[in-house]
Amino acid sequence: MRLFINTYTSMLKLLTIILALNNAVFACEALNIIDHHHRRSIKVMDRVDINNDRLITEIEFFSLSKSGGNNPKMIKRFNRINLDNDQFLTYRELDAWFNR
Ligand SMILES: [Ca+2]
Ligand SMILES: [Ca+2]
Repeated sequence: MRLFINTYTSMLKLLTIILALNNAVFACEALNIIDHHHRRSIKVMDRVDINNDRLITEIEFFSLSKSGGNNPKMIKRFNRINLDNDQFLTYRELDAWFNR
């Protein structure tokens, strides 16, 4: 019984350490993302990315426009920023836009 409790306690300690390390890795990744992007990219992503997936869809982008997606200027701008022609704007594409 004592051996079982010791093993159980050791496993709990190990699990706690693993979880702490995991959290530290996530924190570092989050800081890394913020540290290495253009200030304006971070601002735009914070403002426009409604579902917080760090991708800006056309719908999210067009929500910036008063006329929604019917504004040809907004469509043109989205397409110019969207370098790989997929349906999302990424941090990398925003950085390229703001660093041009
Ligand atoms: Ca999004
Ligand atoms: Ca893209």
